[in-house]
Amino acid sequence: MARILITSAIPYINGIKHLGTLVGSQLPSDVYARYCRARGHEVMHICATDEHGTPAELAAAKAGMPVAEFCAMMWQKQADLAQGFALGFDHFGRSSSQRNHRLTQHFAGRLADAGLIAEVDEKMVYSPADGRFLPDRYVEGTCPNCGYEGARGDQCENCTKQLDPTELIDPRSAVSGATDLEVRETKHLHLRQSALADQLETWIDRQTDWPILTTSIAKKWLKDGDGLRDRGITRDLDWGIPVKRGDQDWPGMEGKVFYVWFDAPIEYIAATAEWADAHGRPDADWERWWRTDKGAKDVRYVQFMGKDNVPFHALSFPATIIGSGEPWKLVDYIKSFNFLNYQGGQFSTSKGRGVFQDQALEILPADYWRWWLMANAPETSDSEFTWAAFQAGVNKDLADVLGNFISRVTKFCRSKFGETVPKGGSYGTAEAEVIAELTARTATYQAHMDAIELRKAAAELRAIWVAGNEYLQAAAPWAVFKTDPDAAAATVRFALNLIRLYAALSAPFIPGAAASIAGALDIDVPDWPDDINAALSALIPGHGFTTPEVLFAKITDDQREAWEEQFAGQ
Ligand code: B3M
Ligand code: ZN
Repeated sequence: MARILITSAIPYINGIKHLGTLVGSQLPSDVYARYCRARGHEVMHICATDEHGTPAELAAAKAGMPVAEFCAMMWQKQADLAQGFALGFDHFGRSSSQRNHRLTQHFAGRLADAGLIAEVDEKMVYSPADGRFLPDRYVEGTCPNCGYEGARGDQCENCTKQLDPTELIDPRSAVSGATDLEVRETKHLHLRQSALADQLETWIDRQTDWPILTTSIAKKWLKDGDGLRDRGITRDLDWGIPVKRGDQDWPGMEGKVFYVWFDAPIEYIAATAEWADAHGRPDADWERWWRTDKGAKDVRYVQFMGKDNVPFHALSFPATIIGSGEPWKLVDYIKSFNFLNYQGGQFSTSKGRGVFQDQALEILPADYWRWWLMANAPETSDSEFTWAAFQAGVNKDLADVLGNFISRVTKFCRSKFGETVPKGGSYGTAEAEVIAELTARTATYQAHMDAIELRKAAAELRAIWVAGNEYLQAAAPWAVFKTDPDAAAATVRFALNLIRLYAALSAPFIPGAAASIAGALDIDVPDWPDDINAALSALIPGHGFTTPEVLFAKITDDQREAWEEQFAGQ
């Protein structure tokens, strides 16, 4: 048994996320966490909302709400959605928590003590009309690169160039529209990442088992030097974590807050502390996951995220941790994902294009989404959600293969033997062959899960379901029953045991269906099978069950067409 710390990238608070966010971090981290727990490991699974930065302030302003209230409301929404998708976090925290305030200020203090923070005079856009500096997205104007008129101060949406607010042509305030903007000097803190470049490079070079996607992004940033440029870690905003040096005020930094990407990863630690607080547990209980001097030496730490988040996790956050000089746990494995596209284009929040998490749960059960998204996860390249592929995948895998197997077996049993596991007959060569096949397949499935190759794992799980169908088709108990009811009984008994096995093996991907299947068999979701042979005799003659109603209704063509239109956006 191992101890595994698992974190999912923490979604921004500013709005409800689409399926792309789900598939790139929260969902795979949940599938992996469920698998690790099922294998008997001790798991701490953490997520949170990312509540700071200009997007949060701007979204609150748009909603006409004070930002703290807006964040509290959106946190609840996102927590409910996480529950709706059966994302089993030990804690779903908030980066605005007092724990994160204290830890972020603590890290800043340690970095300053180590000489890794520089105070720099910066030229910033100031709006006299608004009475404030305008960082990032608070300034809009014309892109100096492509001429797009709606470019934001941090990035041009049209040509994707990263911008500084002072570079915009004809800048205007996103708050008031004021155009009488000035450039004023003000002091900001920079994290001297360049001073840590050698240490970071050595550390990255040691990570020989990371996915290629992760290391290629990390190395590109190291090589270009882009990732390790000294980086501003403070902003002129009201909402955020006040800049302090530990618990001391920081002269010259009054009214400033830390940059959202500085405090967001620290929230992984803070959320684990929030977990301890919520359960009335002492600090030692969260520190044993995070402090190598307090028990975290034997922890394996795995992070899940979309590829755009890799530089911050492979370089910036480790810079904070290493620079602190304290024995905090560094990540052991960064699992990153490519992007999920939508119907030949991109998901777009502003255009309402694509399926958002709340809409997804309104139209279909969580397991439909969980299954299809993981079976088609953008692991090795970008992948695409189309309604046609979704309909075909769900109908085939869940309805025709898994659902149909369960339905045929239980209905046939009910009609010939009643709703109990039948006695009579015994397993023979056909069953021995299936046991051998599933022993091998389960080993392969586990190997893929251990390697966090979730798409391959899903394909193997599907093959495990298919094996049951093929067995049933060949054994044909409906025909055999007429001449040899005992032999048919043995087949049905074996098939019912296969259903039980499927509940256990499928639970990481489709926990809701696994629970319904187990419920129909009048058992809890079984423990992970160590021995397939033994597992396939676990349900003994006389054990009662209830024939389940339709487990997975098929997606009809009418539904598909209606949804295609509904989610096309303007
Ligand atoms: N909130 C970006 C995102 O949701 C960001 C991740 C933070 S992880 C510490 O993609
Ligand atoms: Zn541009």
